[in-house]
Amino acid sequence: MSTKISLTDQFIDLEHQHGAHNYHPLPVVLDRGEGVYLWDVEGKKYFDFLSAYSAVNQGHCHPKIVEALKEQAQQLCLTSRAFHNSAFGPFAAFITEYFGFDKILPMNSGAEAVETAIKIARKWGVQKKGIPQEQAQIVVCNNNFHGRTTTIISFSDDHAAKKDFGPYTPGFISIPHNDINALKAVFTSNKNIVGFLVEPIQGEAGIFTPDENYLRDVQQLCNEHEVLLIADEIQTGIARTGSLLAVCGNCNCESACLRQPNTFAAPDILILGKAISGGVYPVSAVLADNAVMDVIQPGEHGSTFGGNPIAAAVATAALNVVKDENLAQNARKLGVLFRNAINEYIKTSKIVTLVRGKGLLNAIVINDSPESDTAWNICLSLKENGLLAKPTHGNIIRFAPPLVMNEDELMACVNIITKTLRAFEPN
Ligand code: IF1
Repeated sequence: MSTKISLTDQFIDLEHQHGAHNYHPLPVVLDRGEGVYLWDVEGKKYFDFLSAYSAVNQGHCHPKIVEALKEQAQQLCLTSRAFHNSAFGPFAAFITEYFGFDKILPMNSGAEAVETAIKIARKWGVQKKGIPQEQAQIVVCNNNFHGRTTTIISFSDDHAAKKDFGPYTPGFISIPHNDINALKAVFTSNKNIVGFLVEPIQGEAGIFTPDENYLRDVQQLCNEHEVLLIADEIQTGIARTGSLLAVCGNCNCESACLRQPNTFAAPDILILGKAISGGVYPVSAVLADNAVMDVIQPGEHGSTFGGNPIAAAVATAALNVVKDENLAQNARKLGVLFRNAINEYIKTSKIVTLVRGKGLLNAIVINDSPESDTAWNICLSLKENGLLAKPTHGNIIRFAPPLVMNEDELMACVNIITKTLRAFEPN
């Protein structure tokens, strides 16, 4: 007797048999995307409330970004940087103007860009600050998430991300996030510090937004102690939190104001990834001014694919979409509506304790232990009801829809979320 196996189960089975088990995905197999919507292999339609961890801020398969990809792919894909190509120069000019820095060093993944920033900061420390060889220290934050390479996990305190992967890279000091006194203390007690690497809003930790003046105070302290402020905006950047960059804080700038007199907090090194390409192609970037970037000379760093023509064309189109479609403003506006609506629900809820976040990077905390499977079960139920989200750290659910969502769609999503949550309320 043969029982019919669903398409979904067939795909999951193939992945399970032949793909490494380094993820535990929700049991849905996605096949198509457009704007804020995804479709699975059975034809069921969903609202995307993860946006590939904020890589798809511009919405799925944005026609202008896909067109840029197609056009460039037919003309020239890859040369390596042993030669110049006609796409990288114009892109470098465009993105440095866009974010207000002198130079870009292009890479592919977020982790590579973080590694690049670490290398630049260390070399800058040796060459410009006179730090003795191999003594450079970089300050990071507890509960950080900056990627998966051996060096980056060396300063992670996520047990699963780190355990058994040693030996670890030395040279990192971890302090609490959003604690200016801890930063002051470490700067005062250690003369070999070259950089402070920070997520302006901690993502993986559960969407923690620091106090209003934290980043500005951080920058001031970094200036005083001649330490590079290194902002990892891989997840928070490109309009996600309601401004082009999260370091722009509450200045509500419609474009990068990093070099303006009213600048909120300007990092010395800015790390971008994910949505810099709208999720269409892996692109990452490190931006800095000449005094910092010029410590890197030929042969000292690079990548086969970094700065390739497709990446350049795709990222240019993706960044243009952010401005043309006012995504930062939309994220800011919808974020307020979303948190207001969820807060309204929370008033009478026992299952949700709070909603927090900024722009369209938000999370709700489920009233159960991090070891419980309640958040996971809520996400399974959200999926049944047509909305895709993923728990983080057990009892936190991250909500990060594409920024091209409109108000009606957002309210439809709020309805799905509150209806789903209601079924989990104790009687
Ligand atoms: C996974 C999280 C998000 C990042 C920040 C660097 C990177 C990331 C602030 C590295 C990547 C991703 C990676 C993905 C899960 C995801 C994630 F839950 F782990 F924290 F987005 F929320 N800096 N974050 O958030 O960029 O090398 O991946 O391009 O590793 O499973 P990458």
